[in-house]
Amino acid sequence: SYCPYRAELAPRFIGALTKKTYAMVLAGGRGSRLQQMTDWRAKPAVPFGGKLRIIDFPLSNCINSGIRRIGVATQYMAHSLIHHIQRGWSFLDDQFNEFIDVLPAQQRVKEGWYEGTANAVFQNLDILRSCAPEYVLILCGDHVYKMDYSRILADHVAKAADVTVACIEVPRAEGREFGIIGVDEEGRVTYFHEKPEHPAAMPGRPDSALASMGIYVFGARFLYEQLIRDHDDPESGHDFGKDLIPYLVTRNRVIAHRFADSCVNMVGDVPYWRDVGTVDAYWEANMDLVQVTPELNLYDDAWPIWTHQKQLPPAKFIFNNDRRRGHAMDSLISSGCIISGATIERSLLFLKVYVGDYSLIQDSVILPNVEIGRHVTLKRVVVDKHCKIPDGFSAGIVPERDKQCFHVTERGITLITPEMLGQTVHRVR
Ligand code: ADQ
Ligand code: ADP
Repeated sequence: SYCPYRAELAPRFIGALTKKTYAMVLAGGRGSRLQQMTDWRAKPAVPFGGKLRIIDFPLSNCINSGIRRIGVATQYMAHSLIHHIQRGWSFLDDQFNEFIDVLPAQQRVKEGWYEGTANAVFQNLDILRSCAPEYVLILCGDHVYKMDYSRILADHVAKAADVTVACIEVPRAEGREFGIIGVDEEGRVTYFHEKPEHPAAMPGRPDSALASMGIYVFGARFLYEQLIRDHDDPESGHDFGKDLIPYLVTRNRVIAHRFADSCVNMVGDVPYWRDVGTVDAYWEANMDLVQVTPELNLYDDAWPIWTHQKQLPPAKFIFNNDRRRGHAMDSLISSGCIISGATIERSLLFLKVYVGDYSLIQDSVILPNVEIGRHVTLKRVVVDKHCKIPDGFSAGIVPERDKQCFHVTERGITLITPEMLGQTVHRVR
């Protein structure tokens, strides 16, 4: 049947849809599997890809999709996230009704902290209402992916859904980390099991499960009704994945939207989406970027990832006193870095990293503002911001020794933070 909102039929209507949408980015979670990397910052504020932070992906997706009214619900360790958004994302112009609002838990409705993801939206109902959107897009601030949200909105309208849930095929063995859904031929969700012990397989695909990406589209009025109902339900934990979506699946029209239909970054026929939730996954996703053809394309002018960036001089490579070359191969070296007489191989250096003479860095991810001394060897490490690595230090060579001071992952990646080196970044007391 004819539907004016279908993308291929009438793209100009899509623009009308995104204009009527408010995106609420949930960015309050800790992400504790990232270990000490989230001791001082929320997971969405974790630096990624040399110059970015994870939250830049959903925010850029919004801007690139034409959604320019955005709220970011923050709570846990929000300072660096707020700092980043204020400095990097203030280019939207309120005069044109475009903005990014940071929405910290602030006891607006005489409640405490955001208790669950649905409660985080509930506590901002008055702000949402004042913006009078027709659709609300709920997003996670935690994932690395490129998605055209206008497609899921068009799908939501075309299929007359009450709620639309974005979903992706995942290995069944990993299914217990997600909301797992079943769908009928029409794409209607028949069940939603949040983090099930034994995830069900997809029909005809015994090794795969269909996972929710934690991305939901609601008609605004329907969302408000449901949030109030959920808030009044003493049995509910006020979480989208645990409570609200499973409740709606049995009573309303919940439709699944395949991520492959709106993904902007396909790898062959697999859509790119990463929950860089563990140190291993974080290391791997960053290391992918140093490949000749990375799975995640950050060079795509048609779908840029915006961020806040300090003005810094270009990366510099210098000889040391005995004419030993500072050089890097198969690596990304960000602005403000100085590599003096050191060798960098298959590594990603974020902004303002200094590497001293005779040092060797291989297969490593070095976050911003790190000073690495002379005669240092680092292999398969992640070094957090502000570390000062002393002369002669080595890590990633003898895991048993690293384990005494640092966090060593299952895959043998060593995470090093200032505290682990006995250094204080900013004294709390
Ligand atoms: P999880 O990611 O495990 O599963 P959750 O920890 O609730 O769910 O985090 C979802 C998002 O909300 C994250 O971006 C997080 O930062 C944020 N968040 C968490 N608690 C918050 C709070 N109290 N206030 C504000 N923001 C908060 C969810 C779904 C699954 C789905 C996966 C996909 O529940 O069904 O499969 O996402 O990764
Ligand atoms: P930035 O310092 O660029 O805002 P970070 O993500 O590195 O971003 O840090 C998050 C916040 O935590 C900042 O306020 C920073 O000053 C603080 N911080 C970071 N590491 C430590 C630490 N080891 N001890 C105390 N405060 C820290």
